[in-house]
Amino acid sequence: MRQYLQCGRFGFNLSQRPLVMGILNVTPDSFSDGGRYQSLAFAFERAEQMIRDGADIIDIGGESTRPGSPSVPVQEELDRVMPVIYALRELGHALSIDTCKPEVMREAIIAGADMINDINAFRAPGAIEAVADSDCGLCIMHMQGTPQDMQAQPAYQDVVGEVSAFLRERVEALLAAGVMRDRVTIDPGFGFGKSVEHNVALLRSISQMQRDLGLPVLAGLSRKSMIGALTGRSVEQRLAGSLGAALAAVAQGARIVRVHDVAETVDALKVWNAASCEN
Ligand code: 9MG
Repeated sequence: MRQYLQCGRFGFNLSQRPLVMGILNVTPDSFSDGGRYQSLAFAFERAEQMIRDGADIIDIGGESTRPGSPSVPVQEELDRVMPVIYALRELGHALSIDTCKPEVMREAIIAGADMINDINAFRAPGAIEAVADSDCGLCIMHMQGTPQDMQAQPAYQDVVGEVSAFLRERVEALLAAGVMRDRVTIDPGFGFGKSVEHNVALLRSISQMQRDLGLPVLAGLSRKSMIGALTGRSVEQRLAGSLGAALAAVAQGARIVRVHDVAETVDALKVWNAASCEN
């Protein structure tokens, strides 16, 4: 499996320890921050804190991806994320932009984004072209349906096989456009058109998926409804469950975990890493 990730200005060695991607939502209706970090000053402070806490990558999102969330117009998303990219790019840390929109991808890359995280797997017309000629990292995520309808009735014959086949097809589409393999990560898309059983099956299959596709897996489980279903906890009370999920993902071989609680995740991973590696 590829152990290096080219990510714009940065090159990450994935063989030593899992990377932590900190979530920076800049939406008024963000997943669990309630829009508190909407203002630039808050976003900046939050990003600085995540960096101090040990985040390797900051993932900036200007459109909520919660089930049922409406899509926002391009200009609105640009207005939310671009000032944050400009403010954060000098911090010397890798910046990922969570977007499905080719226009936002292009502007973000020009402004210095190091990675594009697309929950729509670069399926929008023009998305592949927007990223192909850059050197930014790319996260290809699986989603059944759209954020508006994905949790209505998720259905699969063979969730692991279907998600893997989808990711393989999207990887090939990017490679065919000239993208180098060392820029690509794959993500089963926990919670994106999946029941709890689907999510658990995918969590258990990370190592197989990584082996079959030969690409690093990024796992986003933090505070998701699956954690709520397994623990009976509200979104504010899912820290312990989220840490358990992050450790389960890296024990399966995930190379990047996308999380809200960076300090706690970094500590948990330090202990896990000490116990599982000889370095
Ligand atoms: C934006 N976003 C929300 N959840 C996510 C997940 O699980 N993976 C990725 N790549 N992005 C996500």
